[in-house]
Amino acid sequence: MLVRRPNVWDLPSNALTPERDWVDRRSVLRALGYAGAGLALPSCLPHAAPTPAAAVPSTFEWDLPAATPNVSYPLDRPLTDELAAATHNNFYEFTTDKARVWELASSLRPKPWTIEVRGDVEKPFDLGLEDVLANFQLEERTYRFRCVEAWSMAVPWIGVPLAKFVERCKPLSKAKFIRFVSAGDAAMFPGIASQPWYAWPYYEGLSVREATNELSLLAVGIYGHALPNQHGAPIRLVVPWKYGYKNIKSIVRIEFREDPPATFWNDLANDEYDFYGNVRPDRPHPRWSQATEQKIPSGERVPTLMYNGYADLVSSLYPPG
Ligand SMILES: Nc1nc2c(c(=O)[nH]1)N[C@H]1C(S)=C(S)[C@@H](COP(=O)(O)O)O[C@H]1N2
Ligand SMILES: [Mo]
Repeated sequence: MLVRRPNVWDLPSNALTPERDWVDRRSVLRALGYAGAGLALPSCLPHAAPTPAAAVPSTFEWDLPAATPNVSYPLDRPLTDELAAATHNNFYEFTTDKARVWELASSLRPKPWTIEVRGDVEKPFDLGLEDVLANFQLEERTYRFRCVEAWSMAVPWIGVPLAKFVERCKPLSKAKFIRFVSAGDAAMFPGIASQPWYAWPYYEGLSVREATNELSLLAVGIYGHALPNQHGAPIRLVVPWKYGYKNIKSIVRIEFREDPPATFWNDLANDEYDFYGNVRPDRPHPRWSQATEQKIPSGERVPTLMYNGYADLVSSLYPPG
């Protein structure tokens, strides 16, 4: 079957910048006859405030063993309010509407969960999430988080250092890159069937040197408990010096390889989202500046830091300049 792949300019407005999203929302409202819209939004519109009491469930599919607090990565800003982080998400397998991911995400079933380890390793294997929880010491780490769309948060993750996980995979010396793949079960993700123009399942990649950097984390929790579905339950990548799109959610496959893997956003817009996705305030996105970012939920605009403030730990991975 021939699936039509859109040009970038066909992508839904919320795939673009928050500014662009705002403009489009106003034109939608105008088209609906709400002149001067933006002041009083009728409650039936999609961007009306949700009632997010259920956004952070009080029970989770997975109980996490105790995590060791790792205080090596202090924040320069307060943590984002948990409810704010849980109701502003990018997870296109549900919807491109960041404010609605949390309510649609109840169809994700994160238990049981199996991860396939494949490719250039001594011996390919599968492991269940329970194996991850039983075999690795969890750490709690607070990190800044910067989306390519120029919004940011500061979040306490719980997870396994990816370097420890990679070591357990016993990669062959020729393995220089890792490909990560998200779950792609249409029954769990309504956005897969409703947006067939995307190349599901979501896929991402890192070099092995990046994956074994001390910052790289396979997160299984956030704010002291297991990941709620909208944050990528039950296991997702966290690479805080890179833009959000590198932080792939709901991972089912980890594949070691010699060559850089293709990545979801790079395949969609090669000139807008590169393989590395490093946070660089000096390198504007073709359609907007990356020099500043807006904190969620206040909207306060602050300067963006080189490598999102982690230059000391990661700049040696890249050529100078
Ligand atoms: N599978 C999958 N992973 C994904 C995405 C996605 O759409 N699908 N969006 C990415 C983007 S663009 C961002 S900004 C972060 C958002 O993570 P959060 O919702 O937990 O804050 O998830 C990333 N991981
Ligand atoms: Mo993002």
